[in-house]
Amino acid sequence: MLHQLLAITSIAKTNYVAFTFFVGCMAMLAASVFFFFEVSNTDKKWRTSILISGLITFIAAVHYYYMRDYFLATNESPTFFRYVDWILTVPLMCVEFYLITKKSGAQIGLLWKLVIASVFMLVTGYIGEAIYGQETQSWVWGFISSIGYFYIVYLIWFGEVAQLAKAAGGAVAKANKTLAWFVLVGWAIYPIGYIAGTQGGLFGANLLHGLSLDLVYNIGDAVNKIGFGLVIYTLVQNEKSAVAA
Ligand SMILES: *C/C=C(C)/C=C/C=C(C)/C=C/C1=C(C)CCCC1(C)C
Repeated sequence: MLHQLLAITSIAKTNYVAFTFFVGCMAMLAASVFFFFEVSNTDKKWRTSILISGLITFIAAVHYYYMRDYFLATNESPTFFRYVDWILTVPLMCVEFYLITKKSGAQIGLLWKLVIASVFMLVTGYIGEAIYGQETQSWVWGFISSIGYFYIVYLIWFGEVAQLAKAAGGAVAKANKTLAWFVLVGWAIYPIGYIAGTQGGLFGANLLHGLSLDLVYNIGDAVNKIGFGLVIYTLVQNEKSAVAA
């Protein structure tokens, strides 16, 4: 009881990292309620996309609930829960890319390329953080992980996803452009957290160590998970008005 009270007081007064876990949890939950309710307002062919936006934020909300507790109790990064969350939610973001380009001919093979690249990126990142986090060679795993990341960037900016979205034109092309920026700039927030939170950081350099890895990841998640869902939501609204006009 007393422990809980102290923990809550510390969130409110001084522990800004814990605060971002708390706010992150609420924001993900609110976004999920919004997306879930919007499913029934959505044209049939876009329902799955909106539902997946809600699943992404809902899975994150549940993980944030546990991560916040873990962080308060131990004052350590909830690395395991963080990566379980990502390994579920990032492939779902890949499904979003597949769904918006499916109408202009995306094949299931494209979905596999995106999913495999993202799992590769996350598993190697997890090894770097959980096993080699306190050692100089953690940069090697960050580097290997980045190969998966840049392959995804390539597919979305120049590769199959870009071409299919361009062929679809209209609201889909526009949405893909915005999502591509999320992946290039929004997802680049994560390596910053990795550099801040591991010993090897960037090519073995000791950089950004005053910065909290969790703070960076929490900001990245809010921007990317909620923002990504809102881009899909906007796409559906634009399609609706294009049909009405
Ligand atoms: C909702 C969660 C998302 C969108 C998570 C994305 C995570 C990344 C793009 C992580 C990337 C990493 C690198 C590119 C190198 C260092 C290790 C990682 C895993 C932090």
